[in-house]
Amino acid sequence: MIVDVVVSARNEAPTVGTVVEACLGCSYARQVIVVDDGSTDGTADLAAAAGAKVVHREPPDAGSKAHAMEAGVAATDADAILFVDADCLYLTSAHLDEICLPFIDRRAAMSIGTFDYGFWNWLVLHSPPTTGERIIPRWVFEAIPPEKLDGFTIEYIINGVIAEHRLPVTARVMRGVTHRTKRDKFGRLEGTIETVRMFWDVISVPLRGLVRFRAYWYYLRALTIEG
Ligand SMILES: Nc1nc2c(ncn2[C@@H]2O[C@H](COP(=O)(O)OP(=O)(O)OP(=O)(O)O)[C@@H](O)[C@H]2O)c(=O)[nH]1
Ligand SMILES: [Mg+2]
Repeated sequence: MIVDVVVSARNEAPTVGTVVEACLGCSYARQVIVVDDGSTDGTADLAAAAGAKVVHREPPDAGSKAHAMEAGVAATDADAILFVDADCLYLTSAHLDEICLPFIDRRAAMSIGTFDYGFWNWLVLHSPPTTGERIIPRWVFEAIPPEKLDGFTIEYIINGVIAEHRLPVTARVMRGVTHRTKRDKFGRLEGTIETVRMFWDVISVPLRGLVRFRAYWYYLRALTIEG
């Protein structure tokens, strides 16, 4: 089974290099593909310098995480894709190995890692996962209809495909891992506005009929928490 890593990145210069290094060190990864959307801070060069293959998307196509992921999947023939966000902090190859193992052992069709929220981890592990760190078979991504490929709701759409097929999922906390939040990136005001906008997009997924409410029940029944 060939696994490639796809990292969507837009203006993630402070973190993209160390994230690519962690991905390259993952025991199960063949190559690391960074999909850059016209970053203006050198993200693409830093990713390439760290050893990633870089896929460039330029305006008018640029500007959607979902479409960046699609471009990354299109750039590889791998059987499975490990998606990783470029803004992770303290992410190591060991974290990624732990995510991949249940998938490689065929105990899970989707295996995810969540950020370490300390006391709140139990809640996060039982919530519909929004995390970008996940391994899935290629066909799951390709099963998503084009009209559902949209920005930050993509993680929920993937959850929906997995749940509707009643596929087994494993979830674990990536101990010590966090990320640069939108407030770190854009400042307090713009960051808060962007965060509220993103949460609304995500929360409205079932309301807009993109994923059925009952998919969450299927998801919980198929979920095993590890670690
Ligand atoms: N190529 C590309 N990557 C993107 C785009 N939007 C977001 N990303 C990347 O997708 C990953 C996750 O995006 P974030 O903006 O951090 O979203 P998030 O982590 O869900 O939200 P926060 O909690 O606010 O950080 C990061 O690596 C981003 O750089 C885009 O339009 N194009
Ligand atoms: Mg982030």
